[in-house]
Amino acid sequence: MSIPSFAIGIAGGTGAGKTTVSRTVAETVGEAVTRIPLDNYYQDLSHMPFEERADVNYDHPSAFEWELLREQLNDLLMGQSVEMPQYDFEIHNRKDERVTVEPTDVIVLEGILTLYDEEILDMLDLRVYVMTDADVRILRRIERDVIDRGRNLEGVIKQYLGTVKPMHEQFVEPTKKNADVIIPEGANRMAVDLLTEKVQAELTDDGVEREAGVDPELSFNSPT
Ligand code: UZR
Ligand code: MG
Repeated sequence: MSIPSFAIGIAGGTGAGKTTVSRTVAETVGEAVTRIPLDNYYQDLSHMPFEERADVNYDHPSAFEWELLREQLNDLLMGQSVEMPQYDFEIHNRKDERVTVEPTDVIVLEGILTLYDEEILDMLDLRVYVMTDADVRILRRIERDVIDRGRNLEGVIKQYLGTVKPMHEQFVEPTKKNADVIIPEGANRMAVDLLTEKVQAELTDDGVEREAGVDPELSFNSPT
């Protein structure tokens, strides 16, 4: 079984283009890539009735089950498969079934607070923040929530002003300083190409190391 050699975190506000960036990287890399949406690690709220779940602050760090994410990311990095929870936005809850996720050479963790937790930051090899203007993000959010996630306009606006915006300013935006790279706008082809090249270079270096079984820096033939 191959051991993942490269873990990327992609953070940024809602509607910034994180999913697009991570999907494009995953498709372009040409290797098996495991994508982990942070959304899958929202706390299990099965004990709450729907009306109450609809009012939870999903943009606060406490909405996530960090311990489970740390455990599963670590397992994947160690080359072990995990039973990953799945999230259903329409019911504001985790689905009953989990999905078996196999470890791969590249792991992409993607979500609003991907660069928030110290332990997660330590596990990532490359930390990316996608920075997109708030007006563009809210327009995308409205479109997505109304069309894909079965919400109404009034509810989306209320949620945005009530929690999404203040939590973004308090918790998400400050994680920009934890990034190695900041990408302006999600659909930035040049930036995505650079990320992809970096991943491919890391995999190639690593391949050389693994094949030779020694540090490539030390493997030159010495002219003795
Ligand atoms: P992305 N979210 C919901 O709207 N409902 C849920 O049940 C769980 C999460 C939202 C969450 C956050 N906020 O802004 C967004 N709210 O999903 C994160 N309110 O997803 O990164 O794809 O925008
Ligand atoms: Mg997304």
